[in-house]
Amino acid sequence: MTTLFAPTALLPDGWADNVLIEIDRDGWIVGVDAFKAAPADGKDVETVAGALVPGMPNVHSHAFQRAMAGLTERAGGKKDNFWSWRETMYRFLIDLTPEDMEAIAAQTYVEMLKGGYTSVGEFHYIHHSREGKPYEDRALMSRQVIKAALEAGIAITHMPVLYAYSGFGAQPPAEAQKRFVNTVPEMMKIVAALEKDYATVPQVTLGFAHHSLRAVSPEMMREGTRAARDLLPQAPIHIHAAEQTTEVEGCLEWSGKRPVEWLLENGNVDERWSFIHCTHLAEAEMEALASSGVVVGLCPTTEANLGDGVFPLVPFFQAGGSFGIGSDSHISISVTEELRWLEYVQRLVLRERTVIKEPDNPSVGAVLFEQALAGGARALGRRTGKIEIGHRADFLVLDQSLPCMTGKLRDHILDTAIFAVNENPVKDVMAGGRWAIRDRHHKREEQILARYRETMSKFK
Ligand code: NGQ
Ligand code: ZN
Repeated sequence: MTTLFAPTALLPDGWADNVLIEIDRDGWIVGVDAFKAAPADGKDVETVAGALVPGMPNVHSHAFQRAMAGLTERAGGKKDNFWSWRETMYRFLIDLTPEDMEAIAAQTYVEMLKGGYTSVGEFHYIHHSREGKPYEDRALMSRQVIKAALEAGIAITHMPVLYAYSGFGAQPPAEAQKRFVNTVPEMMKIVAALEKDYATVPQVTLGFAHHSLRAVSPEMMREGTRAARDLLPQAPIHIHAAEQTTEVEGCLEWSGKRPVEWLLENGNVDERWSFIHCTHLAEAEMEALASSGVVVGLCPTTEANLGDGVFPLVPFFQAGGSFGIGSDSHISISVTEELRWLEYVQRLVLRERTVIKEPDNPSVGAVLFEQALAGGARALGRRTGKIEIGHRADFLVLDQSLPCMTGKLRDHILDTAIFAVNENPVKDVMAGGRWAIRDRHHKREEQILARYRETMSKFK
């Protein structure tokens, strides 16, 4: 049992002072008591050195893509866009071995913890060898990613991705996609093997994903969802949707419907589903999405980096929609940067200020943070995002000693951390009851970085 004492903490109904939190050996919160007198600093109680807030779920990650960050910002002769970036990404993954996958993912997850995320939704689609053959253990690549998460100490919702086609109407997969391809029964072998090994590990949750409406047929999607539901009744199911106008056009041509519209009508979706991006929505589609219970996974830094477009967050949120945040391609990895972009892009488009808000909470930072916690926890199918009994002990300690944090209390702490702090405001990170980051340092970061450097030397 661990007991923490937080001089100030963000509880479900707001900020509270002098909070005692008890955590059991498996990483669950078993006691929360506010307004306790500060205990004598005995060995059994640890006082946290800053403002305690819930750790953020990262709803959408392709961990391996972190190794490409910074290599795709060079302008060539021809126009560069999402699709040309994707070709570079496909070239990059040709030589990726299972060892590389683990080394890169571990480094990504250490950076992710430092950036304020305590859980990650890994949308995992590189299943096979460079020849496109399944490994002897079909689930090998998945295991490498899960091992990396456990080594770093981040909780993972691992979602093996179903992928079969290169475009609408079941077009055969391209050569560059051969490492991704499975039938539903092949896919379920991976999910079942992982379920067998990780069902009782509290830091691991299993989910399932369809890559996109481009990559699975309607029949395959129905079959995959049914099989996943048989094995994992409550598991999250994710899918990419409507990130690019080309996808919307292709979908309209193929079905007469837009991707999100098609999914809401035919996907048999519910509140355990997340749609990632949904950048391009018609108004009625946006309203239907907001009332569907589906969580939208928004990845503002990647969406900006790839030139996707702008999600209509203000009307979506006003219509009651739920969202989580993800760092996706990991062009950068930071909760505060992701949330800052989320609000700023809307301000730039609307030419207004303070646009994401609630009638009873004028703090933009607090509303963004709490909405992303709630949507994120649901998207990952994990009991996290709240400092409350029965939830994971996933916390961030925000550094109140930074100059810019001077005199900032309660919601101003989040407003300042998100919009004003230059340096990383996340000082300590607890994930599943264990300190993963202390004073901005991860206890295995030197080893993980050394292995990452060795891996990267071959990608020169
Ligand atoms: C992915 N990434 O699966 O890694 C995608 C690109 C695609 C993002 N959408 C590939 N950011 O959508 O076909
Ligand atoms: Zn993605």
